[in-house]
Amino acid sequence: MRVILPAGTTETALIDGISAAGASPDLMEHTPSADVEILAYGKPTMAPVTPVSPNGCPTPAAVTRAVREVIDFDVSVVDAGLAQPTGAPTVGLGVEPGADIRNTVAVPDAQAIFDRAHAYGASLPDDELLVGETVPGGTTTALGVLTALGEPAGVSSSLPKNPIERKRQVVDEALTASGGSAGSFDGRPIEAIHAVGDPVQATVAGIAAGALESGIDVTLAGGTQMVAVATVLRHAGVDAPLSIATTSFVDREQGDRLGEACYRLNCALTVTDPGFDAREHVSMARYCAGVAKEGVAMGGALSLVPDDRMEAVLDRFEAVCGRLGIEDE
Ligand code: AAM
Repeated sequence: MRVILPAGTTETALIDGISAAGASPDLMEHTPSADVEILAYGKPTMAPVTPVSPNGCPTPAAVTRAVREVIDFDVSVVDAGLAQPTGAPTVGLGVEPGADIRNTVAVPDAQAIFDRAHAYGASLPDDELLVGETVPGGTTTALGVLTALGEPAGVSSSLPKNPIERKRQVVDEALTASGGSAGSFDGRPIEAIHAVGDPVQATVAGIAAGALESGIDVTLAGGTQMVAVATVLRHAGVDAPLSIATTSFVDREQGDRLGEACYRLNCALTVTDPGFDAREHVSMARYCAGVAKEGVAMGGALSLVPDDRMEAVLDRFEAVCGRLGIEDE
């Protein structure tokens, strides 16, 4: 099994109060670079920070890494618009950071990114792929693309209290700035990303479309951001079987909306509960309180864990937290 992790940034993350994928706005642009180091090496190497939410909840990269320490899987990180250097090996597809979606254009070369990612996905030697994401602000850009394409799915948040009204305002402004409106990009998914999306979406969608065309099984490892990618793929005419694997934290927040969206998109859904509530660890308690919830392929990685190995994953997660300097209280 290979996990492909497109990692990138969008200036949309800097909008006040929109994301908790970093301790503060100025640290947020380091989050994807640090996430991929944690996945590759077990801790940040070149990145100057460990990504934590403002209340100290560790990045989902720590969970995905814990899974990797129990059941080994291959990882390929794709630079999908990193704004800061990373010490992890990356595949370069020439992707630049995304702009604030309230600009006229959010991802200037969305079509070229999709095409290069498609060629990369189609070239992979694997039978099965999990494709994840790390892009702070990604649930806001997901709402942008969903709205542009007229898909009524909800979006989640790295914050325990989802700032959904703020996101809707941002998306309204973004669509107006791009000369569009809700549903006006119907059937034009890459143009929707160009106008109100982010470069990670173009990369994930391209890799998935290319891999599917080559007969590779693809699971989109993530929550509502992957619902947005699945919507892009369906609007692009991809009719191959698709599946999404996410965490119980996203599923609980979304209620019936997640399953309903997957039904509309003819997309299988796997939800995994890692059982964090059975432990006393502070980081697990924060996940149970709805902080972070998903990201860095966490839900997809957890879906690979056999029931009798989940305790070992929780042990490794505690160990990774210790290595990241996040000790239990
Ligand atoms: C990725 N790295 C993270 C993290 N994510 N580090 C800490 N917390 C997270 N939640 P939002 O739209 O609220 O910013 O949520 C999306 C981000 O949260 C993505 O980067 C996702 O991978 C996750």
